[in-house]
Amino acid sequence: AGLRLRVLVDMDGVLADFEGGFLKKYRAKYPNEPYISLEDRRGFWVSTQYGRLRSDLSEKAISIWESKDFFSELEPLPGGVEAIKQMAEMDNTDVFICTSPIKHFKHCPYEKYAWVEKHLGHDFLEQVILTRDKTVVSGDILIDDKPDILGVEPKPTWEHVLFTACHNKHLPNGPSQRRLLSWSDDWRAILDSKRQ
Ligand code: DGP
Repeated sequence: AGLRLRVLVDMDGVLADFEGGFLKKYRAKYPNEPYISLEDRRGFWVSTQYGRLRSDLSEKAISIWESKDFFSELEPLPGGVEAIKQMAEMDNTDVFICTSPIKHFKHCPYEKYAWVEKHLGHDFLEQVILTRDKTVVSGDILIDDKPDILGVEPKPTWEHVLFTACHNKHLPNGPSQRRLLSWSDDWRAILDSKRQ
């Protein structure tokens, strides 16, 4: 066990407003198509819920986040940039951004780095981990809005703290799963609870 605390922070839905950015661009591109308000979002996969609304809307949704400038233009979620900067300044604390790029790789990986440089600064690029499997990344805490984080490692080293988002806020709290309700919530207490 290391003496330092290692915190992994997800990007979309935790630092960057994927859901808000998606809805804004979807409505601009498809003004005459039905949409799902953030209040009505259920389930992590946006395209799945749009496909249930009408089968052709799944690919229309996908076209939004596969477009150039989608990821780089996402707005920061309230308090996230400030929180992660403060976290990185804390003693005995290592912070990494752990994010899964979409498989349409033309724009997304580049734009994720561009977003981090723009909002957190060039030096923070050292802290970026792009992976489709977060279970093989070791850490003490993973702050992520996806309810189920699975991969090849059955026993990841981190505790998953569920970050509340429009799509997961109605889920019952599992007895084991802790939540961070927003960046106004007490993230320092969660970190302190993992220190030895
Ligand atoms: P992460 O938040 O790191 O687990 O990354 C998940 C990515 O997938 C994030 O960019 C959001 C995106 N995403 C959301 N809904 C869908 C979907 O329905 N299909 C795909 N391919 N990606 C989605």
